[in-house]
Amino acid sequence: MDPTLQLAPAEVASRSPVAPPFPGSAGGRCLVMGILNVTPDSFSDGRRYLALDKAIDHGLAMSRSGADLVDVGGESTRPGAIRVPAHEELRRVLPVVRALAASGVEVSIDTMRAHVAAAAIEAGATVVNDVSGGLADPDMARSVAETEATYVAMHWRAHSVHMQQHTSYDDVVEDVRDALTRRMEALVDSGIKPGRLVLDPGLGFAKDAEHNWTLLRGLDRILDLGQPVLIGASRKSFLGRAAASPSAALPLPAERDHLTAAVTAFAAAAGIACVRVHDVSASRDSITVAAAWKTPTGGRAREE
Ligand code: PMM
Repeated sequence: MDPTLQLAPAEVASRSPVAPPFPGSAGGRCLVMGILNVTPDSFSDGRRYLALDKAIDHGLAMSRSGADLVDVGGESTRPGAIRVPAHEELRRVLPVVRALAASGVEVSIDTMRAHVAAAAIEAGATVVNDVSGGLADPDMARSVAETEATYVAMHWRAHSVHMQQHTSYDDVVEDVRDALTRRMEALVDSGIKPGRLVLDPGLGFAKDAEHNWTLLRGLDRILDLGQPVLIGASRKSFLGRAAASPSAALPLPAERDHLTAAVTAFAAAAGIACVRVHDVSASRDSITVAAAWKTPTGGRAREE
């Protein structure tokens, strides 16, 4: 690990190691979750952070750039991805979670497996980000409920290898809202406290580009459920498709950060609690602009 990237004690002290970073822990500001995929096959950053020192350095760098938490994942969920064995997922994520948490970074674990979540919590993670919303592993909800961790439940229909065969909706906003309502009830029945539950409409998961835009237009219906809402639009291909001219190739994932930042600004203004992004500083700036826009004095203008 590059020692210059370690967080200074004052930075560590300003973070709460006990209270999970949802909801309302940033004074109502939309939180930024930095993405750290320790995988060989994620669509945007696959292979980049497979080496332990590179992964830790990147997590610390995102924290310095303003990430409120860093989401560590060891299994790609891009469309078509094949599942990795649990022991390999654990091998990838645990040392990274342990090192980042020990450095004072708030860590979220991106997993569908209850025992990976439990091991990551043991290693210092305070948030479990489960793209299956508890559907992939029947032990997940009870296991998380036994801890103090916050739980992010995403709308999900099937594992990545065949999720794009499940993209039929009557009304995507109402269907996702109903499915999240049912998940919320089941998760609370399993012991997850409503104050620790975050919902996510699951952009790109069993959804095509038009579904994603419709869900973004309908975010207020998801927010109506009364839980904090997280969205993960970062670098996804529907953003590239919106920006590309019909004759041009799609911008590469790493060229979609400006597009992502625009989504963050609208999402923050709409009242979203957290965005999951690759480029942390651009989204922090977008959130600042959204907050200033909504403040009668233009935010900091009062002090100038
Ligand atoms: N998207 C990906 C992975 N994890 N978690 C949540 N809660 N929401 C998402 O939209 C989401 C996620 C896939 O993107 P990646 O390959 O860039 O990690």
